[in-house]
Amino acid sequence: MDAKIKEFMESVRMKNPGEDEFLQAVEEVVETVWDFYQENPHYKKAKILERMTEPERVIMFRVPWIDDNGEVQVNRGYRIEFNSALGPYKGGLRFHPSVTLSGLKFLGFEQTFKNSLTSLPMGGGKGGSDFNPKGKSDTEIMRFCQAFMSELFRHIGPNTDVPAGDIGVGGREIGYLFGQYKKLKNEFTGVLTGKGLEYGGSLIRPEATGFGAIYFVREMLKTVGETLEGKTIAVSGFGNVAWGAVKKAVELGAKVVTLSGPDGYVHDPEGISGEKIDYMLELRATNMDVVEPYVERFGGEFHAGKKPWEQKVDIAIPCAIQNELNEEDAKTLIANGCALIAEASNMGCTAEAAFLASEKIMFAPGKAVNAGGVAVSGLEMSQNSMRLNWHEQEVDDRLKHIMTNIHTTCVKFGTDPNGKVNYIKGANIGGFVKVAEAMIAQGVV
Ligand code: 2IT
Repeated sequence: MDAKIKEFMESVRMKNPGEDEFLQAVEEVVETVWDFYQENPHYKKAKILERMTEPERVIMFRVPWIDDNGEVQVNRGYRIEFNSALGPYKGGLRFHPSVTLSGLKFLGFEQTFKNSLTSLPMGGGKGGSDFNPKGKSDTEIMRFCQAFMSELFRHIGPNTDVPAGDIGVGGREIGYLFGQYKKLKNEFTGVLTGKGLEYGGSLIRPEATGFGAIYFVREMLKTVGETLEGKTIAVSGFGNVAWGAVKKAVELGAKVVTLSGPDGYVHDPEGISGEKIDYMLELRATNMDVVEPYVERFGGEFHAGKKPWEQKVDIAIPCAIQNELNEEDAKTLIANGCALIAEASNMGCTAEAAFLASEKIMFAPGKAVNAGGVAVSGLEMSQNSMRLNWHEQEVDDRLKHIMTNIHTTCVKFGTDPNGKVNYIKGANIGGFVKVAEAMIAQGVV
């Protein structure tokens, strides 16, 4: 690594001690934009990288609530308002026991570049709680969401900060959060996205992250004269992102053979299609966070405690959580003939796995691949502002267009002299430029 990059990273490390995930995300961006940064002295003069790596605001709060046994529970809530150069802070809320300040800072940082890539007017933010939805009753989920919003409401608003869902926060949670916001503010506004269709949600929002990921993979394959037809795909996760990705991949002629959860993974050599895809929603709704019941219902093999990357496939799409595919996994996939890894989860691959995959095969990072989710959130905001609802086709066409544009941006900024596209570099520089220019235009604020 260049000595100057090392020096810069050392200063970020000193300010954010022990925040490994945040430092991993920053290092990946800094390494890839560094040369471009040096070639444009006006960025350096405005200390753009120093400013971009510092969140505008970090909100941390206590979330006390009462469980079904009448016992008081205390969780921690967060909202990282990372960067508002392009628009209101925008990004999901994650409810998961692994949630920490470092994790949310990495996600908020990534979100800033991702949102910029969509070309919609959205800044970057992220939030959530260490609350574990596993095994909780519906009323416990509601009470927790109400307690969480009882503090968050004073920091957000349709022109300030617009949260959405992420891991552990789906349509049900967004409904409870929206209801509490409306009650406290006495305002019916587009303050959250991922809402139900009855009260301001957008068609295609639930499918958007997975659909967008597959549209992006389709563009990647086009560059080498390939299509999804007949390709075998390993997917991890079984939540909203995996569901959308499987649905669209199958529609475009691919065969998805794996799903996974914290308990292990399912290998279904027949392919996951039809009612098996609908069953993913049922599994999710149980709140038990397991995939083994799939095998009892539809057959296939269950591999306890393992990840799907040991299967022989053409394409791997991590759809669960950060750092879920490591260097060993990447080596195994590549040795088994896998030709493309696309992160549908945020930073789904470790830095080593991402580096190896982009050297040896085709690799694209989460901030490009999974941008379809937040893109349709942006379209939900537009519809709310206009007090109109677009038809399914209109939203889907816009999503396709946005994903194709993101791919074009990656090719523009990431094509190496040998003609190969470095999607990490392309996405980082492509996302960076717009944010940097907007920050410079707005002065030192
Ligand atoms: O990681 C993400 O882009 C999301 N969780 C979606 C964020 C949003 O505001 O729709």
